[in-house]
Amino acid sequence: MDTPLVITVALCGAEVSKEKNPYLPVKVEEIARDAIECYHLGATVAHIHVREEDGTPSSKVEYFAKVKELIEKEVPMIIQFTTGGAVGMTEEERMEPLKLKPHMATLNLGTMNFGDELFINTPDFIKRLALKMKELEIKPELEVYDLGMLDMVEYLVRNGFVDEPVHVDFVLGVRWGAAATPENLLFMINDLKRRNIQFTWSAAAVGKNQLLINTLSIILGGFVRTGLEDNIYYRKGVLATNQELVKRIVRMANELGRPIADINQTKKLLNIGR
Ligand code: KMH
Ligand code: ZN
Repeated sequence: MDTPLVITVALCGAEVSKEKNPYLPVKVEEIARDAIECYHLGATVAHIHVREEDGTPSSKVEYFAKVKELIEKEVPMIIQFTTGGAVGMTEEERMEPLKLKPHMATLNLGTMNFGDELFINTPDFIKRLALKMKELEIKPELEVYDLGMLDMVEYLVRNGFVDEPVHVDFVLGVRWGAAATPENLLFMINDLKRRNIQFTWSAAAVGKNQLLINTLSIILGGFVRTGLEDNIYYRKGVLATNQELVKRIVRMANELGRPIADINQTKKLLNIGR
């Protein structure tokens, strides 16, 4: 409980739309503005997807570059780009943003049914992404959605594709992935410990159990990912903003006696050297 709490804000993702939540940032200026405001509220990591003007998911490197530039002009936040993108994007499109050398990028550890769609992450592509990140000194965040992906964490570690301590994000509650339950989160944490893997972890939950899993992560000494990418409601029937979701995590951490990580602590905890 003494470890400072790193808060990641997943600002917009690829699946949620402004029709569902008008507070969703989709233009590059809106995404950067939310990130900057969330930084001032206590979030030190920005998980970034970008959208076209009409709100559809995009892989345009110039949009990623613009968001990065706008954020970095104002605050020293950790920039974490998605390589998950949106279902249906090609591998090349998904690798594009790595060119910009963000501090971090996501590495999704397996193929799965993602709601009614197929989210494809072949072992070959996972390894290619990992090696590219290594070459560019980008810290990967290993996204684990289900149990078999824990085997992939171990495989990547033991075969030198990623360096320990790795940072793992347990993404629970995707439809047809592991459900967002305390039991599943505890199992995953303990499984990596049993394998003697050196790791830090955060957890995200898609849908209504976001707050439950976020709170549990605060209590268990992990880090938190919140934001509209994962959940658009503050409570049943009440739409959220990214700012409100971050504010609530900070308030909860204060109540529970967990300090919030500043940017220097975040870099140290996640082993980010630049
Ligand atoms: N949009 C999802 C299919 C990531 O950012 O790396 C994948 C995703 C994960 O959002
Ligand atoms: Zn994402």
